[in-house]
Amino acid sequence: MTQFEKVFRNSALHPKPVGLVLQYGTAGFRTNAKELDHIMFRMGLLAVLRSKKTKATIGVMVTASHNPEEDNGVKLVDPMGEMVTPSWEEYSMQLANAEQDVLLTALKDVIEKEAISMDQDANIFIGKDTRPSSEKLSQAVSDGVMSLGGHVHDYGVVTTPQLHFMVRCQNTQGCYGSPTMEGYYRKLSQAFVQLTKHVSCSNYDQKHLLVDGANGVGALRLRDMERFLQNQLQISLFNDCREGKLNFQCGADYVKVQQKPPQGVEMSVGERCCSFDGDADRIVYYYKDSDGCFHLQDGDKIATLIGTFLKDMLTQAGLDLQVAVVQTAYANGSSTRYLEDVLKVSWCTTGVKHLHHAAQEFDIGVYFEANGHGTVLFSNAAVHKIEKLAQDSSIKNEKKRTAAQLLHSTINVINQAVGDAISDMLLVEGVLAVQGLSVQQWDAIYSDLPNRQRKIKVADRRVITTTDAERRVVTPPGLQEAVDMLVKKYPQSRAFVRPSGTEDIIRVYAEADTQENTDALAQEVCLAVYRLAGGVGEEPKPLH
Ligand code: 16G
Ligand code: MG
Repeated sequence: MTQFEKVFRNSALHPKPVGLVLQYGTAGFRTNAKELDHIMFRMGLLAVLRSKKTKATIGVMVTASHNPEEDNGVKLVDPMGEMVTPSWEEYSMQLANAEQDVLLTALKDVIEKEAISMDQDANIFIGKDTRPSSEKLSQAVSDGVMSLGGHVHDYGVVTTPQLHFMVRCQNTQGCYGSPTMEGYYRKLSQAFVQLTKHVSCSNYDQKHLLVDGANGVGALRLRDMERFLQNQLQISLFNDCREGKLNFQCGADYVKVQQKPPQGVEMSVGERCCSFDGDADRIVYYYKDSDGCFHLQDGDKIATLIGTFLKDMLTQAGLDLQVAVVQTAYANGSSTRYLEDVLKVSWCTTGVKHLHHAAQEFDIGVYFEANGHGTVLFSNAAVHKIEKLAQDSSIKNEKKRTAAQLLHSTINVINQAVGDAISDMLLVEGVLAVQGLSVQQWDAIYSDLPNRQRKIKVADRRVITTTDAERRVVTPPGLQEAVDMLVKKYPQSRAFVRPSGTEDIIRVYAEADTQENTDALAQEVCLAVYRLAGGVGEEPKPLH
């Protein structure tokens, strides 16, 4: 039987519901798990082609992240551990949406367009989250890979960033680390222990952290990692999959959107807490003050903490490397104002792949979305300079030598392949310990401006187009002028409007000096969108 006959025969075991069309969205295919079996099989096929084309190992992760337990999803991981390149997102949709009888034609079309040599070997790493549907769906990915003659290494239940890490380790022949679970735990924990070993007076409070695992894979894998941390961090883990539902009233997305603590975490006043999302690629921090008020340290606060720490260390080490922080329009205006005084700030459109790409432009690029997804990228030249200095035993100035060593450990604690809740947590913990900062002191670096996000339904969200990293509207005519007029009415205010990349709606963001002004501004902007961009249904009403 030829390869294609085998694909044809096996694809019938994973039939596509006739007429079903799915999009490869900002973060891969994502929908109710019942609709995904054929998608998984076909992503297995596509991963084989991508592997043959790049002559490298490719990853396939089965997860729906922070979405409800009954959903699932899949995304492809490119050779350096980054999100698959956009032109292949197109191919993934052609394959995913081809009816059963034209699947082979769609497959051969990709082979031809990309001039893929089918004799080339293909290696695929597969990972999955804890959803009940993930087992069967990841099996469908394997079926797809093997039908087209690819080799599968199934890592089982791993966090999304762990799978990205494995792919990068494999394709850099071990330079980035060893592509095993133990390799991941050892690399990050050793770097964390190195980073914190200079800290002299750390007390229990400094070392103690409450973690909300969202009842997901992050909780399981963090538990595995604990023994590698040599008591340098004492973790109390909640929502750890023993009871409670994945992402239900817990996890990073819940905490960020609801602006309140997750269920199931016993927080005392002033205790440092963090929440992962369901596949552990996002993290937010928070604490409760003595008045019972909840304080959130989101992605902007994390980026600020890390960016300024790196800048300080570079200055102390006498290294001339540029640190930039990449933000999206959602970054709180206070964070931008604070950062612009100390670092370079760069803007890009929403979505991790865009931020990752933008951060690659700098010696050291820190990127975080306000929702807690982010990491730090070091250019090869930056890594080389830092390594050389950290190993230079002739440096007499102790402050300089320590700074170089701290920078070196920082590089190794970071998962540069993708935002990683476990790695980001170790980084934040390390930076707080080195700087001797409490969670309250960190929070006090700047105060967030009150902000509001709203959604508006319009007949066709494509009528709104934007420029300047989604901060200004181009079409429909008159809308940007209307927003500009409204913004002038309130102190310290800012507002923007953009079509969502994941839902059929328009998103509105507003911030101003008070919550009352923010809500009034958001309401007026919603009305402008409704009137000028073809709103449907009832006119937007004030929230209160
Ligand atoms: C996806 C993105 C996230 C982005 C969000 C925006 C990844 C892994 N996730 O969840 O980064 O913030 O989409 O959604 O890229 P929106 O376009 O509906 O506002
Ligand atoms: Mg996620």
